[in-house]
Amino acid sequence: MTKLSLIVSPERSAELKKEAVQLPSWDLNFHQLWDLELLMNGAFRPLTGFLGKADYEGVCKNMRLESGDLWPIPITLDVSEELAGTVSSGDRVALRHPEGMVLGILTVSDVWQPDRQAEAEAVFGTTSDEHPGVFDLMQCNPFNVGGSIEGVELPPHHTYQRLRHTPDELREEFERRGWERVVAFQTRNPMHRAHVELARRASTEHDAALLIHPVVGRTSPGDIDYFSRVRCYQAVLEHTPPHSTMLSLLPLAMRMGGPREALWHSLIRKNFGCTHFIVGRDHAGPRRKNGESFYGPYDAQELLAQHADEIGIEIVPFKMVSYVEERGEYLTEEEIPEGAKVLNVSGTELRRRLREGSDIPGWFSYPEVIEALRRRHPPRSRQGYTVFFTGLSGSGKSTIAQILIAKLMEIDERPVTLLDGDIVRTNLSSELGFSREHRDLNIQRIGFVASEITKNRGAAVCAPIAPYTQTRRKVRELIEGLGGFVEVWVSTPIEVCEERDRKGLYAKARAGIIKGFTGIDDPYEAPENAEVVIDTGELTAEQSAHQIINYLEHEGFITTD
Ligand code: PPS
Repeated sequence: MTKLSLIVSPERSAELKKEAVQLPSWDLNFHQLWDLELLMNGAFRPLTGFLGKADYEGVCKNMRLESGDLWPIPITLDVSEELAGTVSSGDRVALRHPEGMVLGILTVSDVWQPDRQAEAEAVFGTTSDEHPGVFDLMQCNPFNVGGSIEGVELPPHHTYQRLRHTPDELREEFERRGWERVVAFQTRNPMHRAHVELARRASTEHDAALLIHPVVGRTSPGDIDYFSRVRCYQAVLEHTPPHSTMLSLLPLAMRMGGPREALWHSLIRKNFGCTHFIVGRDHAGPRRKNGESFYGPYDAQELLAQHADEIGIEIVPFKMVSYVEERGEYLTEEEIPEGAKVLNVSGTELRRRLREGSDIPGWFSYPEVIEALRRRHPPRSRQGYTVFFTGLSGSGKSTIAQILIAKLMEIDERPVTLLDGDIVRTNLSSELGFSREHRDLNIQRIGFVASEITKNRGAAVCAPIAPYTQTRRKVRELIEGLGGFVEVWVSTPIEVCEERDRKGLYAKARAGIIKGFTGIDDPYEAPENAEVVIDTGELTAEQSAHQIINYLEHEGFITTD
């Protein structure tokens, strides 16, 4: 069996570690770390490094590498201007784990500044930052460095080690088990009875063993954390044929790229030794805020059908199954008897039932899966939350926040932490000014602290100006999966703030003594989706705080008697 891994021999690895001491380094972020792991373990074959410029352009334009091979997603290493300015073709760069270990050495082929908008349009068919792939792309460093990789070691994993396999290991395992035909089931969600049924049918129809191959790297914002999901998959294993089912975790950074993503997933599964791949309806397709999909439901299946001969793995279109009450079993559309009653629990309905602690029927899922999800979704009254104020200086954020804190301490048992603009700038961000970069850093720090508080089931009340939509969204995404996130826009108009001018800062800004003052000569991007909008022209500070308490109570975060 030809090995796919790019990891060098132990002797060469020792040499590379010595060499790395003298080389420029790049500290990988998590996204890059996941890409590097799958490059080095061979899951991204035929790639043997991060894409160079010509390959990148070919992949964006028509999903082809220079060699002519099919490859739909650009796997690039984005770096800072600083590193890009110091390396050129032929140079070597040490790629380091966030903890400092050298994981691989990159021999640079090209350095260039990509057009991210054009890349988004080509790969995702949109430049809307509602698309998580586009959003991530826009956060990338400005330059790309391409080149081949010598793998020193794979990044260490400290969780579920026995459920992780490289492509070489999985192929060997299939051979050991005598599995010639294996159908892979990709998922980023918990599995319930319907998923098991359709995966089981796919494996029976194709006379193949079943690989449950969930993604545990980056999935879509708001998805259930992988620890809870793995508990679900382990429970599901108890309900699948033990000698022809296997679970393996895939540390992939998904792009949510719909059809191109589906093609990518199938090429990856081929590298893992699978012969068949189940492709779902709207496979890896994200949704807009209004609920609409970015891609058509069958776009992915159609794209894969066009390239069927070349992919090297047989595509199994996912057959929807539904629970038919009178038969007590799951059936496909063609099998459902006319007039029979079909039961369904949608994703939104499931989330509602979990949130409210109401019944989840046994025909829908397995008791152990429901239990794992309930552990992950305690009722809101036991979750942490963040109240994130935003608004101009002098809008009243701090005053309302102070009153809110006092009220929360009176009625809620959670410990409450105030992260007011001034408090943070004294204790966390004393070295920062008011440039966009510094403001973003300031808000990210607040977001980080608030996310830790929320995760640990406390209440965080933040009250910075937070003038940029994108940064606020990042904070929301960081926190939403951990507990509640309530954005409160204190919408006091600039004229009112300026007239109040409690700190005399507006007068200084008008006189040009302070430059870059929010609302005067620096932007404030008004929120579009704040959970609570407060008009201090209409309400007193006391009434405003009440408006937030009402919201928290209505949403079930606090229960007042
Ligand atoms: S930001 O944009 O969210 O990082 O700002 P924040 O940390 O909330 O800090 C805002 C407080 O700093 C004072 N201040 C300024 N605000 C805006 N622009 C400029 N250039 C500026 N310089 C100083 C101001 O008092 C803000 O306090 P609040 O409580 O909002 O009035």
